[in-house]
Amino acid sequence: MKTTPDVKYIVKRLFILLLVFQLIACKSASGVDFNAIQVADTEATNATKLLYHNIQKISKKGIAFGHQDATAYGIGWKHEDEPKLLRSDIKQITGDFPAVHGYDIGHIELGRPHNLDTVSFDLMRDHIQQLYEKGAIITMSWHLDNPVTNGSSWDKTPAVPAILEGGEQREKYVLWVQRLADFFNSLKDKSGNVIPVVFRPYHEMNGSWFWWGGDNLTPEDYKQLWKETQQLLKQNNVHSLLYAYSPNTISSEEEFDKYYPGDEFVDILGVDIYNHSGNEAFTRDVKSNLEIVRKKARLAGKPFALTETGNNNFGEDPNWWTTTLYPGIKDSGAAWLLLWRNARPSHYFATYPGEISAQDFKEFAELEDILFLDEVEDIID
Ligand code: BMA
Repeated sequence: MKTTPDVKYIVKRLFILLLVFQLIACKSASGVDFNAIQVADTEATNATKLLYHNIQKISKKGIAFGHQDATAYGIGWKHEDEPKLLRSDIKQITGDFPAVHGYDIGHIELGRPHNLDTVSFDLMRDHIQQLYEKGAIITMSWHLDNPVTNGSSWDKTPAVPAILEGGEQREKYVLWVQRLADFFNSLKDKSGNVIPVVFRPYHEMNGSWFWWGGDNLTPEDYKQLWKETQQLLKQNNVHSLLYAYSPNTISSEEEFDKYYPGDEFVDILGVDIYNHSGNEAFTRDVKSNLEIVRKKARLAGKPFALTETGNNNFGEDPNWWTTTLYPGIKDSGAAWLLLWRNARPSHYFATYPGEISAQDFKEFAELEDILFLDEVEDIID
């Protein structure tokens, strides 16, 4: 008869115990404690919480570089022309993809196959799947049409009271959010799990250029719209979103707060800043705005980002990246910055091969704290 304990048996038992313990503590293999992560959607999936955790982790290492529609098209090319190639203007210059990929889902509400910039939703889904597998962060804005007039986002006819609960266009809005929800829930990874996304609806609300902003609604209606939209998404079984709030350039903390729906309803704080008023003002604004947002974000324990930016003065400054943008974002603590789209030579916001600032962009990309996809892949859990 054997009297000494069987070492193999004990090790096996200990292993099982550890697994059970991990399960109880709801920790992933990488040690992420999902119970401790709270996001706006209390039923958010673990993948969504992991995204939140990773965004916070990235922000401690540097600033992830993002680009809108990076792989859908660039200057002089469209993905559709070479559907087998995952291409990007940024990758052609630096050798790596952006770490953050922005998409706009305007016109998903109409049930159309393409967004307002003619990007097909199928293509978007396909690229999101490929990029997510590589570790990319996906963020989405929504330039939806005006639900009262069926005009565009820029049709300023007041529309928010009509789509709030009890409003005469409510039914239409419920349908629109349902279509939006179906799209979010159709974004699946290789294992069939829904891909988490940073959703940034109703952006730049402190300006008056969209029907959901400035003079076209009251701050109370804005907050209500935010909450009701979140509620409708949840009712449609969407639990894969982190919600980002981003006004346009602000001149004070009060301006940031004016439309803010509350910490309970927001996961990521942001701001959109372009250099309409020249490069000097831009660097100053980026610095001061990110300081304001950082303060708010730290108090709320949330990450923050420069959710949209870009060079409006196309083709003027060869050193824009290292001398104008970088001094503004350096040491800001922002998790990412997102450059707006490279649509055509008269409407682009980043750079492309042969463009006047491409060489400077290469230098900017090599800075230790500016992170591209491969670097982010090494950071995230
Ligand atoms: C704007 C412009 C428009 C575009 C919209 C949504 O800033 O780039 O051309 O339709 O974003 O992507």
